[in-house]
Amino acid sequence: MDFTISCIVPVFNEAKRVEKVSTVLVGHPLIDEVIVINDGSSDNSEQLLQKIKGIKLISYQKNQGKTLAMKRGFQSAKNELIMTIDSDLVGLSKKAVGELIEPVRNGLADISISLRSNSLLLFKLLGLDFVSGERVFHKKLLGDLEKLTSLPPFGLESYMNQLIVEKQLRIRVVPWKTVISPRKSKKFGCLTGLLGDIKMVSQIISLLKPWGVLRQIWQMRKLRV
Ligand SMILES: Nc1nc2c(ncn2[C@@H]2O[C@H](COP(=O)(O)OP(=O)(O)OP(=O)(O)O)[C@@H](O)[C@H]2O)c(=O)[nH]1
Ligand SMILES: [Mg+2]
Repeated sequence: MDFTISCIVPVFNEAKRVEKVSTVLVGHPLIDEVIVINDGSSDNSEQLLQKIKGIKLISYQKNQGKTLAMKRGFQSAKNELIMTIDSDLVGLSKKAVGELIEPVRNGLADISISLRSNSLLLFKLLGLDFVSGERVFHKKLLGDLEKLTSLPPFGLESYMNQLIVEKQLRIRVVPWKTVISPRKSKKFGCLTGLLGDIKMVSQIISLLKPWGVLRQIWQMRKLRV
């Protein structure tokens, strides 16, 4: 394979979805390794993952948060090209994975970012989901991985965005017509889901500040190719 890519998949209580997502990734002709980080899930994600052949499974007993889990994945990735894929996607196909890889593979863009079919209407109108977890990029974008340690658990994407803007990288937004990411309320129930969303949004705002969010979206839109 002359184009080798490491795929990193964060997992926290995704027993209902993680098997299908992992199966699509394992054996994909453009993916060299699939690193799954199960982060202290309290459902049976771990048992399911242990049965999937071909993944590199990293398991934590205690939850560390998405950013630290991803940092561990980046550290163990053997390739310079990285793909990150959320483990809760529904409708992911080998074709959709290929569509995300293609713009970086053929040199059209420096980073590709998915736009899921159930993204917020606002994101669809803007033509960018700036916090989407599905991305393809070069590991060098992240620089010193130790800097990730101080980020909030859901701050990784916003931090990466800051680096993308700083380096003026070319972004390709890949609309995924058949792939959705179930809302937290659907996954974990209304109250837990709502609290999860509030936590996630407040972490992003604490990192960027409200004006910073708007500025980041605006700056990223201009980098689209
Ligand atoms: N390793 C690890 N993965 C996590 C953690 N929290 C969430 N994830 C995973 O990260 C991915 C994204 O998390 P979600 O909670 O779905 O957040 P999101 O997709 O950005 O937001 P919505 O789907 O819009 O609610 C999913 O695959 C989760 O299983 C965590 O603490 N550790
Ligand atoms: Mg999700």
